[in-house]
Amino acid sequence: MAATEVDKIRNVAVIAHGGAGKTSLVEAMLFDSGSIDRLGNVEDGTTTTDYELEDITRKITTSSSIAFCNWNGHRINLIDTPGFINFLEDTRGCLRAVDGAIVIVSAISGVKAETQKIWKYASEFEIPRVVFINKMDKDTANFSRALGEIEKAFETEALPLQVPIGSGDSFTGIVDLIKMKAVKFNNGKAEESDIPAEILPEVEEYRKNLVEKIAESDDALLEKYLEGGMLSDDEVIKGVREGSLTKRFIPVTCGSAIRNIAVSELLDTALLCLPSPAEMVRISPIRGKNPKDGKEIERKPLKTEPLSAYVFKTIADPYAGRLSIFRVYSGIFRADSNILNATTGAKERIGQVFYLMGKKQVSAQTIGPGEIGVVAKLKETYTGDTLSDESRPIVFEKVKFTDPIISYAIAPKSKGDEDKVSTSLHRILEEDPTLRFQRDEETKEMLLSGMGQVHLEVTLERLKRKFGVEVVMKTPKVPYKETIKVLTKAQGRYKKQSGGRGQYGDCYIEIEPLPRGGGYEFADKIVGGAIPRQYIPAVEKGIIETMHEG
Ligand SMILES: Nc1nc2c(ncn2[C@@H]2O[C@H](COP(=O)(O)OP(=O)(O)O)[C@@H](O)[C@H]2O)c(=O)[nH]1
Ligand SMILES: [Mg+2]
Repeated sequence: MAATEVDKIRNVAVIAHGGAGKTSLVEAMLFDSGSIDRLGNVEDGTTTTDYELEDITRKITTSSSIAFCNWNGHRINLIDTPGFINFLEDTRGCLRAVDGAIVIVSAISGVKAETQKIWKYASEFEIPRVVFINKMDKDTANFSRALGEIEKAFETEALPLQVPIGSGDSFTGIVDLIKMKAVKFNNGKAEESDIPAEILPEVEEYRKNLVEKIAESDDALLEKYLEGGMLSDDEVIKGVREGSLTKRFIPVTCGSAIRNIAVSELLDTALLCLPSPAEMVRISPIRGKNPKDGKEIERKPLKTEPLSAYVFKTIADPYAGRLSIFRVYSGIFRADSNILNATTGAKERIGQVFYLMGKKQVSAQTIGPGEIGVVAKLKETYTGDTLSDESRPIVFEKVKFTDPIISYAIAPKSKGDEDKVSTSLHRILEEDPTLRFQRDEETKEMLLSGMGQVHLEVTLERLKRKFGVEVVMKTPKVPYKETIKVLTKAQGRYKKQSGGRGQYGDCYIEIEPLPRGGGYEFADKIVGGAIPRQYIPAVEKGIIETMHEG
């Protein structure tokens, strides 16, 4: 498959708390655009993006996955991300590589804490966003309540581009406030119709609000509007686009992922309100450092520029080896080429390159600027590394992932499998930067640390499925140690007089606690050289040794 021109690309992450409908929405978008010919669902475990067994059995996305669709002459790359608290760092890593996001807010449960957290990650990378109020088909769905919650939680003005027609069982479609047309859905098929009379006053109110908001952004438009003139469709469309890209407001749409209502319209909105990689550089330029001299370099998203690509995700595949998923920022990533890992300095040989459609790999010859691709079997390349042209290296800043917050002791189910556990786990660690694995020196246990219990359980299931190693998890032993709580003084005296020259030592130490977590400090309070200097390091050494034993 051939590369897409950079101004025809949208890289979009779908983000929200777990259960909001991300995976279902991505599935419906892939279906509507003809990327897949059967509409799968989360309940049956048949979606394109929840393809890993751990996702299917739990019915939650535990690891992000990528697919693409062609829509209206554009290529939309979609990243379905996890929303469950244990897996949010993966979502953050993906946000580094996209130019826009669809934020799902449930019409039932509104904006949850996880969504607020993910919203902040998106702000960290300055990504323009569109909100989709999902589950309008549910009984207690409430569009205006969700709108209120969006404004409160995201501290941004929410600007509806659509109004729902009905809710719950009677949710049949939407009114498009830009075209001022109703679209009704019958078994997933869309039909344009007149705006139902009973909601016309409400629709006109929303339309007025939309036009005012657009007029306010531009003096000439405002003058025209205040003098009673109407804004043309083109002016409204341009205004919505500009306001979204500059984050003056957040465009809001609505629908039902599961009933495939207003999903195609959301694809249109994504094209309208989210930037192409070419436009994203206005918001966030492509900047990195020359690894040779540390000087800042800027690249443009053009084919003629030297290659630069950022590896934002790694998948450990027991058969294909390590898969590195990358976003090209400039130049062309070619199959059968030699490139440089500018972060580590390692030279890498590129074999075949692919696009991803869930678990399926679609062969590509070249991956152009702004595109997302995958390559297998790189030797020394991991998540966060920059791949670049050998002679014109550039290094992009890495996403720094949060440290783990919970540890469990693990042991192989069959005795003697320790080495196998360790080597397989190291491969899993390559795909998950929020895991740590170490051996505790004192308790001799293997410790696995991660972002929560579910995260560690999923990791061990994955270890079993991919590498056939079975491991049990238990609470780690806690080596109890003593610490000092109050100021204490001690004296130690040493005398040796039998034979030879006599030895004599007399040492006073005062110990007092530092604030919790304050570690260790040594203060030498000997004044005026009363004790020869060379004896003092030995005292400190003794203290440190004793401290480790508790
Ligand atoms: N009624 C209704 N249920 C939905 C809708 N979208 C998703 N769901 C259900 O909500 C649950 C979570 O959906 P999923 O796509 O896995 O959410 P994710 O965790 O955000 O990826 C599943 O049981 C879906 O069938 C919707 O529009 N309406
Ligand atoms: Mg999901």
